[in-house]
Amino acid sequence: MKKGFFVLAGMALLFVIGGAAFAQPNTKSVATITIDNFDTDSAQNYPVWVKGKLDTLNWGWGVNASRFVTEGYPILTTFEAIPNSLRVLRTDTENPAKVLGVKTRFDRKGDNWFEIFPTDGENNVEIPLEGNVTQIDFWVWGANYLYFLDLLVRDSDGAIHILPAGNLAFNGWKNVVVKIPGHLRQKSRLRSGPEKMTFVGFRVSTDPAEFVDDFLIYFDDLKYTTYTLSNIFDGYELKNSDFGDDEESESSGSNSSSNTSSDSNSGDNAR
Ligand SMILES: [Ca+2]
Repeated sequence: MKKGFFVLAGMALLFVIGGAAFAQPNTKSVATITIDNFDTDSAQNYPVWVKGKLDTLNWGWGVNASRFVTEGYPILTTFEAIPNSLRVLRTDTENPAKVLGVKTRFDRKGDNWFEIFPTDGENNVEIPLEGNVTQIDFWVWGANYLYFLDLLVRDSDGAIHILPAGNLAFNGWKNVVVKIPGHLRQKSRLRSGPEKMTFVGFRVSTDPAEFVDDFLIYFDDLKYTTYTLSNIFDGYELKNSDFGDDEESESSGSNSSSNTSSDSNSGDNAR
């Protein structure tokens, strides 16, 4: 009770002396966060929150393709290059500017596809996206083939969503913006569920009539725009507070793949 009183008193004081500060939209700040600029292989140092603590995530990129891919393909590597529009914005003077490139070749026309995804060398890495994400954007280099590009994301309920990012029937670099649909759940209702939406990868599929003998694609500057950055810093650590009931929470956590954990959660809420 005493604590509550001091909080209220403190807030009242803030209203009195800090009226001007409250006029700023500090609860809904917009941030643009880089996922990967491909300049430093497997050294993104991407910030992630693990159990309330700030950590960093690093990954490489992998590619796999549908069954009629020509032997020896797809090939994935990075090249020194940069879209012209990004050149003037670049501040890194130590590392050369690089882009991610993939070359594919298929033995026959048809429903061919390939996927490009973050990986730790053995397993796929899904990149957690903080806050309420409104869009993902990136630069893509088109070879003027009628191929279709999709983004793969996983919502906080664990379902994969395929977000169309247009076709690749253009020449050279293009900035592509993919809006995140409002119905896509980005915060789990279950404490045991995944906490955030994650970026899973890119998928490219060929038009059945398009040539498949020699295809190139490049990517650069993959990033996202998000609201309520305050979610990241403001009180996040309280979600994993130790209330002295650790044993119980551990046992419910181990059942996260089944629905029984939701029962224990509703029990918590009813208390
Ligand atoms: Ca780059």
